[in-house]
Amino acid sequence: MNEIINLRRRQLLAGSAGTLAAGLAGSAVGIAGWSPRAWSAEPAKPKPLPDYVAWKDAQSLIVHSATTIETKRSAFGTSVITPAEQLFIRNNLPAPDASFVADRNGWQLAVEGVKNPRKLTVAELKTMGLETVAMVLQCSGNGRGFFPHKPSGTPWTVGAAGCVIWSGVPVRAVVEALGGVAEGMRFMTGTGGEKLPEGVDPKGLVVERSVPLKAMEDALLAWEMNGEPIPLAHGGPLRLIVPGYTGVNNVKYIKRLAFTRDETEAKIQKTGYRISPIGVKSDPSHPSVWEMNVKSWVNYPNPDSGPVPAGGLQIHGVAFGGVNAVKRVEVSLDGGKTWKEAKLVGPDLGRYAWRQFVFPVKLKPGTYTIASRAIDVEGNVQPENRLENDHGYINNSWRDHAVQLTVA
Ligand SMILES: Nc1nc2c(c(=O)[nH]1)N[C@H]1C(S)=C(S)[C@@H](COP(=O)(O)O)O[C@H]1N2
Ligand SMILES: [Mo]
Repeated sequence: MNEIINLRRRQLLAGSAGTLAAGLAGSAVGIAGWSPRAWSAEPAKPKPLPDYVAWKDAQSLIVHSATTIETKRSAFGTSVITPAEQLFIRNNLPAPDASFVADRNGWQLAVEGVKNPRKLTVAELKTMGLETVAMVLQCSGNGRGFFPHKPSGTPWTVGAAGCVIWSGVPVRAVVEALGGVAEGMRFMTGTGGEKLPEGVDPKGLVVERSVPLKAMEDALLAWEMNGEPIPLAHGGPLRLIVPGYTGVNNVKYIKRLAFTRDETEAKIQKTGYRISPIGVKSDPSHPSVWEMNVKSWVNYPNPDSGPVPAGGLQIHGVAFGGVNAVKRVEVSLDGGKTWKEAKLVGPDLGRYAWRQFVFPVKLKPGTYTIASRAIDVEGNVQPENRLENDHGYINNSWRDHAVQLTVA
């Protein structure tokens, strides 16, 4: 909520800063109705990083709360991979203590719903296979801050996302070694290792998520992130990685991987993370938030980059297809009236990674609404409008993510 209030204040400030800025404040696009000048006019009052992520780069982050920390739009560079120091954080429960990573190789995972269920240590998993995947990790609620009905939850704009490289053993290799999935199982269910307070129903708190069995094909049990042991804050010593699925399905500090006939009864699955109409409490009849959708946004210019002088400008941003590779990206300078193809640049790290795009322009003085629109290899086009839903999930509206630019 704080971020929304801040944005409002910025708009008010824009209004008092002069006629040009006042005009811009009036042409708000969702809550992204800032101009670069208005944004930087307000001195930041950043909350400090909580202790468990004190190693992160405070300059690159917006601390919403101790458990919700967002990457600034201005911090996403053009190097494809998001460094751990800049990667967002989302914890549904308080972050676990360092005892979790005191003996990384000794961490135990129970594997159930296979022919020969058993416990495996990380040391054992490390002998069973190795694969690496570059993947967009994105919170289901990324873009929630653009929903006008102000859903409860963190009002993320673009930064509850990053592109990260994970290494670990393919789930299918583990399953094969344990005799295959038991008959009749339709879901893969991961359980987070957080210690839960006593005396409360664990179902109400546990981070336990079920995904359709087919998701196991590309899933990993990962111990490494961007070339280092997974930081505790990001799920070390062991994390379930389900490429193409939203953040919540990527269970941190996983202690149990079960193949199950039905979805877990945990609240986070049963009523949480489902798409229900605005004003309607979600229940199991509403679709679960699983696969990500096609999406892109502009990272430069951005609210922090300040006024841009007339002349040449390299607009850049990121685009991804969710479960599909992204095929192309288009950019509009006039709020979506006309579109031109942008150029994909940098390495292609596979279907689950994002691509960087660049759109070189020469701009005359004036105001511009810069939007980007991604298209995946199956022809799915990033839509103009968000899918309205009560909790503000999976926002991929290009209009919401557009940026206003004043060229002086
Ligand atoms: N065990 C566990 N796994 C979890 C969570 C959690 O609270 N506990 N949060 C989920 C949510 S909602 C998101 S968006 C991602 C965030 O991953 P990150 O903190 O590494 O960025 O982790 C997911 N996995
Ligand atoms: Mo999330």
